[in-house]
Formats: sequence, structure tokens, C-alpha cells
Amino acid sequence: MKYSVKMRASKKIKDRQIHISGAERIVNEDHLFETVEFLQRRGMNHEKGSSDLIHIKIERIEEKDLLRLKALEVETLEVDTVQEGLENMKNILETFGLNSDYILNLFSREHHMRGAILLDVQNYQRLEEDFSRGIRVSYMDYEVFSKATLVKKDHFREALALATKTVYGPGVMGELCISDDPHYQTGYIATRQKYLRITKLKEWGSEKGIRIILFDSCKASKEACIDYLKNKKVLIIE
Ligand code: WAQ
Ligand code: MG
Repeated sequence: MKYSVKMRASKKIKDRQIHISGAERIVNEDHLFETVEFLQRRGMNHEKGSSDLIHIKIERIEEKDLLRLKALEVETLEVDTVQEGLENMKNILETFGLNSDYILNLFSREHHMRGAILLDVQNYQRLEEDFSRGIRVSYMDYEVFSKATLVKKDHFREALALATKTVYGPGVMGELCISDDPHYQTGYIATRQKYLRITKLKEWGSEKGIRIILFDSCKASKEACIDYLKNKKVLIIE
């Protein structure tokens, strides 16, 4: 039997609950208790400060509802400067026939969203119901349990799982990402062909973080895509 475990931690600042951290896993029953314990710890200790409210949600998952996907191929492009990183991103977007100026402009602004922008590449409209929140991609993890990644966030592994789920969504052609962690400069662009890491996509110390999911409304309905991203249970095989 498998379970989804989700944790989100927040802190009250001037009558508002501010998001501190969140994480989720899909694990076998025999790893359930340690997973809950580690996620609780992770919620309580975070560099953004200590939280005063932690939600932990545990849900049983039926085997028949699980989709298994092979992790995307990974490639790393080493660059010396942010400018060089962004130029590479621009070139890639152009080879896909996309409006790179529009997308990089979104990419380079600060957003502070919890979820991702869902961008229709047919007309460059944003399709999220709530622009300030975005779409949260959820219910994905690796098939094989790893304790190390429970204790400490592994940006790369978490992102690879999210990107693998995302790019197999109905109508999805790719995904771009920069971490909001001020000291994590590596970002990526993922398609079903590969997950391309670019080692500098923002300046050291910047809190800019964003995800943009590139969606083609000629290939699928927005409802089908959003439902898949939010609700489909996916296990990644390495
Ligand atoms: N669903 C949709 N969007 C999300 C989610 C999610 N589950 N989690 C985060 N985001 C959005 C949100 O707008 C954040 O501000 C932004 O992404 C960045 O989130 O190969 O750590 O969790 O080494 O800071 C990239 C790893 C790490 C690259 C990305 O993102 C590599 C990362 P963060
Ligand atoms: Mg972050």
C-alpha cells in the first residue's frame, strides 16, 4: 500500500500566514512514519525562519491510480555568467519557434508565486485561475525510497521529478525553472527529450524564483492539463 504525504509550514506575520516551506512524498506503508517525522522536522527548521503552523496530510493511494514514468535524460550546460545562461535559454526557445523575448521577460521578473505560470504558446495568455498563486504540480515522487532526500532538500532530484511529471502532461511542450533559493543559481528547461540544466540563470543572492509551463492549447484542453498537473499520481523510475 502506498501513501501520499504532504507537508506545508507557515508562520504568522502581522495576521497573515506566510509560507515557509513545503514538501511531499509518495511512499510505501513501511516508510510512512519516518517520512512523516522527517517532513515535520523539515517544516520546523528552515532557513526562512521557524514556522508556527505545520499541516501534514496523509492519503492512501490506489495502485491502479499510479502512472510510472522514466526520469528525463539529464544534460548540464556550464556557463560563466547569468547573461550567457539566459542567452542559451533564449536560443533554445527560438529553436522551438517561441517568442523568447516574451518568455524571458516573464522569467526575469520576480514573482514570489507558490505555483507555476501556465502559458499558452498559441497566444501567450496565462491560463492559471489565480495569477498570484499559479498552478501547483503535485503527487510525484521516485519509485525507490531515499532517506537522504527526506532529511535535506535535494533541489536537483525534486526538480527532475516535477519536470518529468510536468512534461508528460496533456498539451505540455516544456517547462522552465529558476529556484527561489537565493543561493541556488542553476535552473533548467525541460522537454520530453531532455532536462537541460543551465548552471547560472540568476544572480547570487537573488530571491527570484519562477516556473513556466509551456502549454499548447491546440493539443489538449487546459482543464485536462491542469487536472493532470494537480492530481495525477506519478512515480518516477530512474
Ligand atoms: N508546482 C508548481 N510550481 C512550483 C512548485 C510546484 N510543486 N514548487 C515550486 N514552484 C514554483 C514556485 O513559483 C517557486 O517560486 C519556483 O517554482 C521555484 O521553486 O537541475 O528549488 O522550490 O539543479 O525554489 C532547480 C534545480 C531547483 C535545477 C528548483 O525550485 C537543477 C527549485 P523552488
Ligand atoms: Mg525554494
